[in-house]
Amino acid sequence: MANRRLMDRKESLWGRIKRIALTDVGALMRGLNAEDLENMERVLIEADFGVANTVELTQALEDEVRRGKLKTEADLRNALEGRLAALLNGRVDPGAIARAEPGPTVVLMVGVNGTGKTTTAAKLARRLQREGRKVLLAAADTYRAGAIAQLQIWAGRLDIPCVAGEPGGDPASVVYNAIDAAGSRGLDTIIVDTAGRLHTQEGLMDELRKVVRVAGRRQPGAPHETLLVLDGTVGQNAVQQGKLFAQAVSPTGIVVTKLDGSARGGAVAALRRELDLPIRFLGVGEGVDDLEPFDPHRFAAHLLAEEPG
Ligand SMILES: Nc1nc2c(ncn2[C@@H]2O[C@H](COP(=O)(O)OP(=O)(O)O)[C@@H](O)[C@H]2O)c(=O)[nH]1
Ligand SMILES: [Mg+2]
Repeated sequence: MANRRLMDRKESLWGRIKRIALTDVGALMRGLNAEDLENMERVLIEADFGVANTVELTQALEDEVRRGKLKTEADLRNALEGRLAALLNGRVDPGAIARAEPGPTVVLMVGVNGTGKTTTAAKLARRLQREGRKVLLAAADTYRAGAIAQLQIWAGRLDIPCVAGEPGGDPASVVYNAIDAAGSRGLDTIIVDTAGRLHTQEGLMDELRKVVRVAGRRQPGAPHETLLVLDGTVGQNAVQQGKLFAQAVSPTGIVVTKLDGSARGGAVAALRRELDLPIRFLGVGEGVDDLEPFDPHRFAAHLLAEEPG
């Protein structure tokens, strides 16, 4: 099961907190001292939680210890898990992709090269196909010929139609054509793969803005979802990337990829907080079924499990 591979690592986060921050068995009885707190902060920062989450979590725990609410390690672990789940919660149903009436629904995938956009587009296509939707893939990463071919190969494997333009062509016109094609073929959901690199960053953002504009003119409300795909292994860089895209295209949620091999799943919490967008899916492998709707409680429990992986 993909689940088991999530957050595969040598030592669990909770293991590290215990080993580094709770060395003294009396720590919880006497209250956490400055050194305990500093150590806990260090573990959380190293796990990519980000400064704001780290400070908030450790201060809240310190406060509860001081007021005598947390007396055992299990109390502390449960308190941390509850607070983590609360801050990961996105107030939407992560797995429920919008549905336009009348269709087609347009789902735009955006993000930097190599984060997993194309793979995630294929995984999502498969998932929506299983939900009974009639899916069309659109290869709007026209920057590299290889990118078009990569999506076409996935489309072939999944037996899903794919609209592509010419390498170097206008991605907005690919989207326009895909909306027409969906109409004439009776397909209800279009998943649009886009470029993650152009000659300049501003060039890329302008191109994406144009895709959004053209899609919205051809189909009211489109794109109905814009999913920001971010690599969960690059820590604070993912936050910086996410902010750039969020300024240009108003994402409706985040997909965090590559969490199968990472020892540092705290990035998910940093992204949730610093981009103020719901986490929608996690990528947990390279296979087409390695996509999970995000469950904040399960993820928090997993992050703080006694045993790794
Ligand atoms: N381990 C792992 N690899 C992934 C995941 N998602 C994508 N990849 C791999 O990351 C690489 C880049 O993916 P790709 O979809 O081409 O990224 P794009 O440039 O954003 O379109 C490929 O080798 C993918 O197989 C994931 O969730 N876990
Ligand atoms: Mg790609």
